[in-house]
Amino acid sequence: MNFINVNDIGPLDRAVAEALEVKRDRYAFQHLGRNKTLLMIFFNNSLRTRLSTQKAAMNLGMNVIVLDVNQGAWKLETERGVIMDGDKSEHLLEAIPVMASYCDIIGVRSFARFESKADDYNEIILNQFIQHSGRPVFSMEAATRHPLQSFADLITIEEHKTKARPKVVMTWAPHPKALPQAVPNSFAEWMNKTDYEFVITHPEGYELAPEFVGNARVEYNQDKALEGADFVYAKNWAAYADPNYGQILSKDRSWTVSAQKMALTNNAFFMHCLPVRRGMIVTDDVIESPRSLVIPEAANREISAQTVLKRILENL
Ligand code: AN0
Ligand code: CP
Repeated sequence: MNFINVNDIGPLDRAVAEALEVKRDRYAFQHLGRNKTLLMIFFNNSLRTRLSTQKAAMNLGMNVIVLDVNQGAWKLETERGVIMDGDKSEHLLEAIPVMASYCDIIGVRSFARFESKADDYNEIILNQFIQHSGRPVFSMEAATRHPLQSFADLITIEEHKTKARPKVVMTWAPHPKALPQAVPNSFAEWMNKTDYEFVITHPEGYELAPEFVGNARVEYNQDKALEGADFVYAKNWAAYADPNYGQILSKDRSWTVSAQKMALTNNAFFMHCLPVRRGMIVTDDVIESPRSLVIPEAANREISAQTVLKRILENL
């Protein structure tokens, strides 16, 4: 069993029920991980994913090894067929089976590089791990999705919703650097599998890939989108559509989620996956308000990771 997208976890109501069972007693499944080793491989930085996934594995009785590819490992070539006369000392095609030989399960973090849309959207790094490791592989945020984040987001909404069908609004917000679409793609993919009312709002030019937008309502007027929202999910992303793939088209701070914006909602909860830039994505008063869920949302990363690892261990 791999865990790459929402379809890998089966029906969401059952997945959430299992997550809440894990949360009630996170040490109840320690036998599952005995003498099993998790290898977490990071091509990019992380705070939450690293700590929460390691904690989740420890709760299950696993051993954990972490490798930061860019700190201390050999520089890896990822493209096949090149003459390796540059600064890359080792090819991914050797590195993957070697790394796999030391573990039972592999987690991979590998962001979009914004060098080639086709390479990013074909998940060339993650797919090489799936093809060549012979181990179950799970995504710790790949080029196009961040399913452990979306699962934690769903658990958090389920814990806080006060009506069966809440209105969830995902809003683009400004950021000084070009960020991948993985978090918004994935959040949309998961929200589209629920029966919530789901709205996406962003400036023109920031349209996400249609396969992720799915049945969501896209509203270009942020104020209109926020009307009556029960949950506001903020995130920056760079443009997806050609010819601007990976570019910043706007830094318009009128899109920053402020108290004035939140006043348009149905006393909505504020959510963000973190790390977040205050004053750009969200104002201090909103992120510090009692309606801000960013800390419980991050805490649920341990629960989503543990639920996924539990499923993988049960299928080993
Ligand atoms: C990353 C992103 O936007 O995909 C990771 C978020 C979990 N964020 C940054 O690089 C700031
Ligand atoms: N939300 C999230 O994945 O955070 P990190 O990048 O710190 O792991």
